[in-house]
Amino acid sequence: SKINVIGLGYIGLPTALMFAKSGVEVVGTDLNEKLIDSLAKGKLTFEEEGLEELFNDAIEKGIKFTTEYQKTDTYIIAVPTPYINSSKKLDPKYVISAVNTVLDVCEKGAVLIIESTISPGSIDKYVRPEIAKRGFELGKDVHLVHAPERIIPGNMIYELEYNSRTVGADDLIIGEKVKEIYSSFCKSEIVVTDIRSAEMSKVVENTYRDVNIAFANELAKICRTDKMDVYEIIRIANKHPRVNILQPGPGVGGHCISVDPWFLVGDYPDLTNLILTARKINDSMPTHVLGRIRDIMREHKITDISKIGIYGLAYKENVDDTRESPTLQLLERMDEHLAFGVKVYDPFIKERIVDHQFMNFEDFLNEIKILVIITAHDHIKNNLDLVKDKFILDTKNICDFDGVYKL
Ligand code: SAJ
Repeated sequence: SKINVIGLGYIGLPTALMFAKSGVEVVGTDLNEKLIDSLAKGKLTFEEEGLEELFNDAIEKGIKFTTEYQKTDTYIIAVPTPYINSSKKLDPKYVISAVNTVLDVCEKGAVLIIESTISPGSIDKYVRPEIAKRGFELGKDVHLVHAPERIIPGNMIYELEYNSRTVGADDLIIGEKVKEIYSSFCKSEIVVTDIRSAEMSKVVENTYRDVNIAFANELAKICRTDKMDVYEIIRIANKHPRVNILQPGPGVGGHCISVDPWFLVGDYPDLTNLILTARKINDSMPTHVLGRIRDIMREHKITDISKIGIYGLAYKENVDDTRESPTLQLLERMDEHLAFGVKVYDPFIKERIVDHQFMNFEDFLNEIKILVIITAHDHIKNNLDLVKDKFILDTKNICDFDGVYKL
């Protein structure tokens, strides 16, 4: 039977391609006509290691792209789940509309697999009532599964194959069936559980990482006050067999780690002291970076803001995604930015999204005295000899020469 993957973004597209590559019949659906046009012409819309090759394999195996939902018995929904900035709650509108459109066309007894990350309890709160409203009986007319994605941008294709997966289902037999479907490309353990546990474990995973990074960031601040080397200290501590501290940085970006913990804080405000504090620590890092930039300006008597250059707009290394990026947060907090023009450059971002953004690395370097490294793209790691004449604030600990300022 054929799989219809709904939503061809960062998650849906590589997932659809993997199925196709493994010989499963797949149709990828997205309402964005431009995207479908581009894919049908063999053109990808984002960069990811190994994606191009996988794309070509999948096309060879006959994957189809369309704006139409297909009539079939298996759907994977990977539509965006934005969060509402003011309330920090999930906005389920795309999931709800995808489920409704699936119900319009699906075969009786179809399995609806939701891969989008949702706040725990969302299936009960938003999806089941929608299905009931339409007069469908769950477990008979249609089956619900939540199989949250877990792949990390930058290493998605590898992780699709080798990460363990979670399949949450109402009905164990359906869970086992979906496990079978994913095992056409997933070589790792696939855990079958109930839907609520699948929802919760996904959000817990990202929250764990956020808390761990917050710990590292707090250590960085402590170490700064007494000139201790936080990286050396974490390196040593991590030699302990039961310690595994992540790395401090300029802030936590991306659409997952900085968003998912809010679902827990929103639903359990009285029980989430640690989680909320971790969020606040990570959110404070762009301001900490700003303080470090001011330290350098003071020390070297630089007053011209336009001599500051920020390297990196993507939320992390070697990706072209700028959602919740630390640089964007930093610029927002720099009142001087707009008026005086802090320069910005990122080789992965080919459209102009902020003021004073450069498209050429050399032009950018020619304009600045202070280089603030926010994103550790391989590009900058490979070009460090070009920037040694600058005052460098290295927030990602990639420079090992003297005179570099750290977090
Ligand atoms: N970061 C640090 N220090 C670190 C690691 C990361 O400051 O030691 C920062 C990064 O620079 C970035 C942010 O955290 O700004 C998030 O990056 P990330 O690489 O930790 O994670 P994401 O957001 O790209 O992907 C995460 C992954 N979740 C976990 O590792 C638990 C991924 O597996 C999920 O699939 C993804 O969220 C998602 O979609 O939920």
